[in-house]
Amino acid sequence: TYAIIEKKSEVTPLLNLNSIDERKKAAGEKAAEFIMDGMTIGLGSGSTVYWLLKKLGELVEQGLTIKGIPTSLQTEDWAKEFNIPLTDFSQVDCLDIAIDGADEIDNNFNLIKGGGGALLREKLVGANAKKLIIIADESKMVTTLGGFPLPIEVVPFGWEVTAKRIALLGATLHLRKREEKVFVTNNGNYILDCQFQTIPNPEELHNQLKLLLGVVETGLFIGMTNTIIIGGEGEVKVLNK
Ligand code: ABF
Repeated sequence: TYAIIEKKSEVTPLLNLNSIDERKKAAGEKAAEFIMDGMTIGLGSGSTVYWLLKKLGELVEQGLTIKGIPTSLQTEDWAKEFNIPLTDFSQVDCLDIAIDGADEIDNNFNLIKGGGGALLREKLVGANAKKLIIIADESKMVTTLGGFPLPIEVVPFGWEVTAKRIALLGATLHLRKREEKVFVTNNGNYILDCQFQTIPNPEELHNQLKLLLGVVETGLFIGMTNTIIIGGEGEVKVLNK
């Protein structure tokens, strides 16, 4: 369950959003309503964001003028497929809005992100936007973070000793691999997936982790968003903190 906060929250009844994908699509398309002509946009990563990008491509074809900074090579590919003009931080120092997915969302709108391995660019883009909107299907909402293993981006050199330092904070963890090969992020780093079971104080854990030598960034996004769009059963909810 999650708190539907304030009068500004909006509920749009929709027909049978039965599948997870339909709920992701509904949330992604709803987010496109926040995009205005002339905006610079942080383009998140993941399968929910895919539906936002597809919708934005349609709006660009109808004349919407926007420029986006992608948070992953996958998002960059999708944006090119949908003819969404791209830019970068040499041209833009503060984005009007960033829209991204999440792996877990708690009652305080704190997030676990990074399941797709893009957390560092996602956090840089989210932190350099006037507003970050999170889009997700209802299954991402939790009371307390931690059920999803926390992704942590680490430098490859000495990752084994960095892992030991993280384990001392109470995690069981493993080096992320894909098809038997070590997963390397778009930034040339590794990801450790760290199971803390429950994270009752995500800000404190994030700060402890960031002090560890070898840790580049964590998938804990603390206080970065005030607006979450949730595709639920039969409706899309815009939740404001
Ligand atoms: C991305 O969105 C990642 O941070 C996160 O892992 C992912 C959520 O995946 P999906 O939208 O495919 O459920 O931003």
